[in-house]
Amino acid sequence: MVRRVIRSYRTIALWIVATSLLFSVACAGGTTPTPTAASSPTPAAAVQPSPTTVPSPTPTTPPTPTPVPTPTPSAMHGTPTMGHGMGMGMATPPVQNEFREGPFILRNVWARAATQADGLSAVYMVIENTGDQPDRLLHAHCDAAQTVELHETRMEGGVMKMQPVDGIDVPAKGTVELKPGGLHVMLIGLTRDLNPGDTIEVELHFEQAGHVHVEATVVKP
Ligand SMILES: [Cu+2]
Repeated sequence: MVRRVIRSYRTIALWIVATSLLFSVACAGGTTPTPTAASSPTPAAAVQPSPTTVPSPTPTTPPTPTPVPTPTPSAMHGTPTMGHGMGMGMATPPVQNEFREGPFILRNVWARAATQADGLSAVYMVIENTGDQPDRLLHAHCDAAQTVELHETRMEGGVMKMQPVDGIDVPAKGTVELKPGGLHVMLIGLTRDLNPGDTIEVELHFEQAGHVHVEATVVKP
């Protein structure tokens, strides 16, 4: 068909010339590159387009990075974050225990079950200050973790994130609840598995009251 069309034109000669030129070009570029080009383009087309396509959709990329930062900080929060989500709907504390020391009554002290491989867990409790003086939880210790931090959880851009806090205020005649989705004692770098039913020693250091010792019961919520 193409030939017919071409022939119908008077400029066959021109076409021949043009065609030959095209061929020469194609061959020139094809001959050498053909093997290489054929191979390269194909893989390239298969592999690169994907990555290329991904970065290209700039709008798509931003959304991705957004969640990424979350997981990143959650390298230390990822697991707990999941737990926070689960715990959000938890109405009843999973543990009924109570410890009294100084003006404090600490109840429902529990830790999230996790393996040493998981590396992360968290301790929750209700802290009641029966005294007339406000106090402040400055830090905590636990031999089940290499590092213990006080964390808060909050929503940022629809994503739940955790971050360290300098301390947790406990008002006079007041109560503070450390719970999934909120304030908690973060256990980072577990030194052993925390199996349901286990108890771990947790030492809380208050600004005024000093050290307060509690035992958290490990629970798998
Ligand atoms: Cu945390």
